[in-house]
Amino acid sequence: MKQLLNKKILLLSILLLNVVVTSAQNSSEAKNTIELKHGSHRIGKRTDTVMKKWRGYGLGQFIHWGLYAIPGGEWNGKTYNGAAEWIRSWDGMPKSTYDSLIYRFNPTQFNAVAWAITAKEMGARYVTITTKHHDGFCLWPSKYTKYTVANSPYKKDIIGPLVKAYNAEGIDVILYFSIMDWNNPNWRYDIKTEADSLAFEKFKTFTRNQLIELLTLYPTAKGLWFDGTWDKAWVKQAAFADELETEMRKLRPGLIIGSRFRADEYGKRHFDSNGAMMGDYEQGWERKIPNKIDDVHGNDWDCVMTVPENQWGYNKAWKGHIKTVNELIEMTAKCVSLGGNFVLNFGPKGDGSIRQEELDLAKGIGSWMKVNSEAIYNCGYAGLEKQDWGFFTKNTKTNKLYMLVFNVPLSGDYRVKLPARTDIAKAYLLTTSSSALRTEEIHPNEYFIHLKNEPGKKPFVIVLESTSAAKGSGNVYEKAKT
Ligand code: FHN
Repeated sequence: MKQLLNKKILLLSILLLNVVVTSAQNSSEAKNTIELKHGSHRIGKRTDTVMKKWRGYGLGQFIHWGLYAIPGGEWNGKTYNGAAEWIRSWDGMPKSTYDSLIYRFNPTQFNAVAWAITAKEMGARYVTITTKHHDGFCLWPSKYTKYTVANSPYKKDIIGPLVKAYNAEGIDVILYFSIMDWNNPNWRYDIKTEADSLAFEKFKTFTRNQLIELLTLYPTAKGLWFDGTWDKAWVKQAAFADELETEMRKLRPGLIIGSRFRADEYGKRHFDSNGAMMGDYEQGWERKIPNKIDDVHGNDWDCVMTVPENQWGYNKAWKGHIKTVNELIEMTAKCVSLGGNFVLNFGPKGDGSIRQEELDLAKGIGSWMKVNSEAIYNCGYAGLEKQDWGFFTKNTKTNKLYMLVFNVPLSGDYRVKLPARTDIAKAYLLTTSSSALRTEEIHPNEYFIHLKNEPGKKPFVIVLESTSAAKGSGNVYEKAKT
């Protein structure tokens, strides 16, 4: 009896100790998590159809177009060394001179349909268009400012015809919008005085009005791509921005908004103070691409890329390293292999035409996409280790695996490591599906695919169809016990 009682006491103390330890752990976890009113509103990826479609785009186009395209990085015979769309911030060009470029905006060569066809031929599935860049000039006739196309010699809306033309080509449109607005007298970099505060309140109303206006005028737009949100004044507007985001989402259910729009109440941008991403996809991959899947923390993301080093708007000089067709295809493949989209920037000229170099790139990428887009569209991370020859992608619907080859092995032997209990059922070139490539098992689940004499002038795709295997084929020697 006494023994039984002792046992019971022991059990009870163990239980009690457990409770104490667990609650201590919980409270230490709780310490790491801050109560946030304006942090992330969702954990994990969106699962609705609009976002699923976005995830499957693979390749997109970015358009930077505005008044800055007129000087094209040069003023009075002098060259501005920064990005052409930032020329207004340069001492070499008076601000008032820049602002009066509105009276020279008359793009006689602008043809929305031609732009959309170029994008379509490149293989883009979505386009992000600057409705208003940092200079504040609006490519749509906004009723909230005079600084719009309506008051330029051109007079007409640019955004409407673009949305229509791209949609007609089956390309979804995302509207780029800069919160920072150098033209608006109420915009502030920071709020330091009562007067700043009053002015910025007006600016917030103006911003809200413009955004609601855009969503109302262009209802087929799938999302908003925010920029110019890093200034202190905006970072302090957690509650306002959160409310505005809710209002916009209510107005357009399914609307896609990236991680650049708002900060939490502690001023944290992109990721809130608890490390959760704010918005539907990570917008931090500008002119850089993640190297491994861990870098994207399980989030949706897209990478926006310039052709020269850092030029978004039209720059006459077009100097430095200019990315080639193969380089851009490789970037597309890398992004898709890590579950992201790749968005290539175009900076049309002041007259509305697209420069020949960009047309050539679009054509080159397009001719590759025509043959190989099966390995890009609706594809994502394959869950496999990266190999030296290039990138794996996997079609999220058919489960087919693709090897996008950029580095041809001199041996002609392409190493492939599949997950445990997976066999290769069939391997073939995407272009010649009827003739199977010879495969050889070199270790359990590790193969060589033999493909000799591949000239390697253009990236190409090998398709892998796999099956689950109950056990290894047994045709390799046992490993040495070391
Ligand atoms: O300052 C802009 C820049 O001009 C360009 O629009 C890029 C595009 O991602 N965004 C800003 C810099 O992050």
